[in-house]
Amino acid sequence: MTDTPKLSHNETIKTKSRFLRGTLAEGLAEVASGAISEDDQQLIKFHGIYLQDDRDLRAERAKRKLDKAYSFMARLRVPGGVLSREQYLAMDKLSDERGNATLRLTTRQSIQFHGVIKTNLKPALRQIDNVLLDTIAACGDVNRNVMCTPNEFLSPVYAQVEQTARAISTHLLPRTFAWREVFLDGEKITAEPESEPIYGATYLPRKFKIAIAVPPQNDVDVFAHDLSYIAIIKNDEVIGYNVVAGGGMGATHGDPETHPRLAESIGYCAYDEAVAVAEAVVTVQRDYGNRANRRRARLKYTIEDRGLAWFKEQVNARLVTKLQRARAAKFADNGDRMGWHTGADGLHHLTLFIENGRVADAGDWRLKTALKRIAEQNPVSFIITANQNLIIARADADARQDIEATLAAHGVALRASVLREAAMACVALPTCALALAESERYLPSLITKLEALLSQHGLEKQPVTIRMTGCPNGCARPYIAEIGFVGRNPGRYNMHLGGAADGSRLNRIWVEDADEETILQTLSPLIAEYAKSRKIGEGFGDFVTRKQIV
Ligand code: SRM
Ligand code: SF4
Repeated sequence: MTDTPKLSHNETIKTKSRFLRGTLAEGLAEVASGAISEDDQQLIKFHGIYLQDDRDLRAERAKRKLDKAYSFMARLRVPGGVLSREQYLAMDKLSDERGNATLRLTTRQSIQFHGVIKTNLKPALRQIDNVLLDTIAACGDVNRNVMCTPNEFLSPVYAQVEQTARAISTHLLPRTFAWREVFLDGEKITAEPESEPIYGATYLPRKFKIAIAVPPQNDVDVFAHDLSYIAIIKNDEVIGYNVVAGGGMGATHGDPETHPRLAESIGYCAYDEAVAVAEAVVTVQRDYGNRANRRRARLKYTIEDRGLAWFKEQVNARLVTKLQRARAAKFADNGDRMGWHTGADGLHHLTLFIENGRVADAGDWRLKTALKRIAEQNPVSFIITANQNLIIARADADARQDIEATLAAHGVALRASVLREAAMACVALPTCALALAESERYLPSLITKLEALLSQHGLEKQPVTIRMTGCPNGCARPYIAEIGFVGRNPGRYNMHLGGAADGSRLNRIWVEDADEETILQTLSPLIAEYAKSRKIGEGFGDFVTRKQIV
């Protein structure tokens, strides 16, 4: 008898997959069903794709004894969120031709296409490949899209950070040729047996996420990821990074073994060492992460179970240059710099508010068409932020004028209220299989009510970070918001209070399973007290924490 725990089924799927191929080619060729096999549904995630169904239609279709309305969601890999205008236009076209005619900017600086039916999947990926983009490793048990404080065009410091994000993303890409072979009908590479020098044949125990921030902005929420870098700048140059590890948001209602966790400092590395540090951290997790229980398989639990000192020792043992003592660094907030900004070279950059990241047209509000026109008419670049907004970058004076006129002509406002601009919701219904409650479709109306509540107390200019998710997985990073709503049941949320405005503190549950009336009734006296007795400059999250309300 051995007491080695049984590996999870996903480990068997990976082992047997022949470097992420499984029976994907056969499953996608099968036209009788819009779905693929259950094991392939796990494998296809490594290629940035999920099988979903329209949950709005489930009950009706079940009544009529019809199969679910299946389609795929495809997610791009875009380190740092940067797209050329040609790439943006191609993605816009793709969403019309192969998806549900919307682009969904994500909390990891990427784009998701929803509603891609099976016969459209391979053509969609070919269109993505044609503009030198891909969906490789956008999901699955590998390193995901690497985020960084956006806008490499703003100054050399931001460009340096973007370079690190790209270098880490490339270094940690799976080496298998499966993506090209399965989706682009690429030729089988038979000359050499494939290998995964970093991951090995069974990849990581679970997803892995990396982010890089340029203080004082913590706009990528560095404490929420498996591994993050905080830029240390001297004489306008990034000389190195403070490194933090072991963060993560995901939890499961009623399972005390799971919980959100903030990343902790493990030291400092020189600028050129960042990629080596990423490989060292990833391989420690590869070797020691929990492969039996997927709910405890993230790096945060490996560190929690074995201790931070052990973890640092393991990482250092894999590095030629050991991590040094962390340097001083301070964050101000975790929001985006909204509106127009001018770079060192005199070019203008607009951070445009995109409510919950959904780029669409609806009635007189034609955001999607406006962005398309802007891309067609001006030599600009597009950068997705980790707060689901979009930077239209590198505009000269003429382009700036044209951008403003085009947005106005399509009914799109440049700015929203401070409350709305700082809010985020995950996708949730109708596409997310795990949603317990609405999020993207509900938060805008709740924000309108909260705006009214704050202005009753003269607080309409006070930014408060509000984040909502349709389940406890935490895709909009709600556990570090000043007010977080986590879906529990249809129309009901756990309300969390007390996150810090710079994303450096977890909030706590204040009310469980609350409907809208309870949310507003509970918040009303707290907001009134905040208006009356806050200190100068004190955020709402800091206030409820100082007053020991949470
Ligand atoms: Fe997420 C799963 C959407 C960022 C934690 N996430 C999902 C799935 C794929 C549902 C599923 O597994 O079937 C959602 C697809 C919904 C849909 O219909 O589009 C989904 N996650 C998203 C996005 C689109 C939310 C958004 O509104 O932008 C974000 C895509 C990011 C990207 O471009 O890569 C997204 N997800 C996050 C984040 C935030 C982040 O990474 O900064 C988190 C919390 C951080 C973390 O990972 O700890 C997050 N998603 C999860 C989890 C919980 C993981 C855990 O450790 O427990 C799941 C469920 C899972 O993995 O089992 C999940
Ligand atoms: Fe879906 Fe939950 Fe993520 Fe929202 S938080 S997108 S409901 S998995």
